Amino acid sequence: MTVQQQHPALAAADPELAALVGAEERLQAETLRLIPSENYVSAAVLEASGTVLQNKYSEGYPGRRYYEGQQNIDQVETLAIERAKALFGVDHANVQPYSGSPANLAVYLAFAKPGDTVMGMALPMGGHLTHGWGVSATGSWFRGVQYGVRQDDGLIDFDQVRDLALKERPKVIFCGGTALPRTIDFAAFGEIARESGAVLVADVAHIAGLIAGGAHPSPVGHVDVISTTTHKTLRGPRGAMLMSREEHAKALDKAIFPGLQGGPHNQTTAAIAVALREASQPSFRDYAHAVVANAKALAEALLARGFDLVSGGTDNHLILIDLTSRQVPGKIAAKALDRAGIVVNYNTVPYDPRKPFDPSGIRIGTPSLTSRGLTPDHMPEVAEWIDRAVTAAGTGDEDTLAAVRAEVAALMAAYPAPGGAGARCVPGLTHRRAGIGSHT
Ligand code: DSN
Repeated sequence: MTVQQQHPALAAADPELAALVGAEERLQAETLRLIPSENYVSAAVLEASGTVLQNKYSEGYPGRRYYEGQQNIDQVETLAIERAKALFGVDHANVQPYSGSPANLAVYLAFAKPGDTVMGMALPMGGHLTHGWGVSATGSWFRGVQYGVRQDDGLIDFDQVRDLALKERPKVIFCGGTALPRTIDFAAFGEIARESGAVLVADVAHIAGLIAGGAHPSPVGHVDVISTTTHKTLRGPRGAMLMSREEHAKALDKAIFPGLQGGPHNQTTAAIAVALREASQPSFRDYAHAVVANAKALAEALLARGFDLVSGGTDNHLILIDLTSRQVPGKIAAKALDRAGIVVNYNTVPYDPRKPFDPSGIRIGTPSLTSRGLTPDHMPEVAEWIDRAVTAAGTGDEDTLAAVRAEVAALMAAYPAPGGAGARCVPGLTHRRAGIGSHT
């Protein structure tokens, strides 16, 4: 399907922009997308996020709005809220945060005052900017103290976390992050937070889909607040949610609106509702477990090729490769892989001697390739491509990068991208092509 057929009004009104959309769709179709925070949404999620719901203002919450005409919007938001509560087993859900960073900022607004001490994992260790890191508002408006992982095994040092929490008495502790290849021990964090009197927040943005699908333990019962984006393993639109027990509901709702945001993005709320419905289907459980099986198979294949993996492997969707021993910096490797049709991001590794903009590692993951239907049997070939491209990055061998790109494109052509033109069935996704029907 051409972009003219798929988006006729856009193609007629703004051919230049439509051409870019078409080019992006081709790029996403032809490449092997390994950025662990990205995915492919279903055609149903795409359609919901492009509806007339975006024309409507609705400050407030269902039944308590500051604008009239909410007959449908209230029901849309209520659907999303109820689906989130049922899927994650929580008392309360707020589906209005514009994305993960505002969601986390709202948590600080709810539970801390400027200048208070807050605690999270250091960004270069695998945390997130909004977990109190210095260059973020959360690290300049609050006093951020940071824990890390052990140098020898790349795992969280709970003795350090506990000592730091008891010494610093933070108001808020964040667990979770953006480059953590191992299961998060929410119970251990819960004990430390209770002992130190802190509000514990699990930022499960990366693993929300794995939790929903039963492929990672749930933080429910161990933490006070759950913060998540909706567009990573959860495979929804770009958005976020905050979830909690009833006792924190009011504080979180007040912090999102009127504390931090104005009108919610109703078209996104609708698409979140659709994604949550998809994630509640049995096929999504298959998807979540397949993401982990693929990541484990890929990690094994990379180890067999001599790659150093932070923590020695993975329990989830994410692999952090330390390229120090390959003598190829992460940025050079990431750019070469991009030329080879394999999309990753360069990333710091714990105790990285290099700078964040030119670090030692690359971060990869399996949510997207699993959405396209790739299986553990494909992972040795994926590892081989990564190996060849990283080696070629070191020697400037552009012919090898071009050869890998052609091989990648050939495989990807057999596993069309969900949601877009030429999509076909893979577990847990609805598709656009006529006659195939819905898998959800
Ligand atoms: N940008 C996200 C990620 O890639 O992990 C975190 O915000």
